[in-house]
Amino acid sequence: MSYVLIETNVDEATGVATIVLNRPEQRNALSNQLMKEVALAIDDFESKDTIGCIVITGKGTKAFAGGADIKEMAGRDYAQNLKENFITSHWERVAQCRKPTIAAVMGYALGGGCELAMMCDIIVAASNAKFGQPEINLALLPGIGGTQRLTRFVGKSTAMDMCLTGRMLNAEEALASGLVARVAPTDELQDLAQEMAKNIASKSRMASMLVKEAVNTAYESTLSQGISFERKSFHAIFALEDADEGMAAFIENRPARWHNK
Ligand code: CO8
Repeated sequence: MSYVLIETNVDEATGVATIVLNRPEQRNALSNQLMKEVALAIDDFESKDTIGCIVITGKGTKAFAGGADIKEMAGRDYAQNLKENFITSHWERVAQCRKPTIAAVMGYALGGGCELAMMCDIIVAASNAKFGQPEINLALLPGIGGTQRLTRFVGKSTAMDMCLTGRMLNAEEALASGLVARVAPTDELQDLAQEMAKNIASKSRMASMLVKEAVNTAYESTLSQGISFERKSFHAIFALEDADEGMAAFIENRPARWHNK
């Protein structure tokens, strides 16, 4: 598939697919077209058995994404938003992806950029990363989950601080608050993200999908509902050949051979 505003790469050997937001001169601002291309790439990667993990990153070191494209949004009105149901599903396609996703954030992840990163399963950050929801400075508010996902990650007080003042978190603050999983020097971030993705892609694909769904259920349910969901998934996973293979491989002290294809 050919794209204009993103680059994609598939490493068949490792099972890792990468999406690069490619508007560096506009700080990878998220236009509608760019997000459509991201959604198409996710559709494509999700349908390919050879792919086990997807990395999303930005071109260049200055920004993962500076937010939704303000120049494109300016001038919209309420009636138009209502009529077109503005922010349609391709903007949230990443959150619906059933395969594991990693956001590798260098530089700014602001507004929709921070929200896109939070739609991924894991965020890894370069030491120059800055996370923020500065929509308040435009007299807007986050529109693709920022007030909800950020609050679940960092708690109410920090989320309010970020959303009401526009303050950005640096990489270390983001790590301490639980927003990101790991931080690396800027020139080592892509290698770290690829290494993590390769590791994830090397596991049983079906087990990864079930784990992802179970962890995400923690955000959508009460504790008892979540535990019940986990219990049912745990019972069901014994129906997969991979579970038999994983346990047999451990007992026989040999590498496991997954039925990933
Ligand atoms: N939209 C459009 N253009 C942008 C954006 C953006 N979000 N961010 C940067 N650019 C452009 C600049 O206009 C500039 O373009 P040009 O060279 O043509 O003048 C170019 O990128 C470089 O920008 P800077 O010179 O400002 O670069 P710096 O490295 O000095 O600063 C920043 C980078 C900090 C990212 C700065 O550009 C900035 O503050 N950008 C805006 C951040 C922001 O307010 N983001 C929130 C946007 S609103 C949003 O995301 C709502 C999400 C809800 C979902 C919406 C669904 C449609």
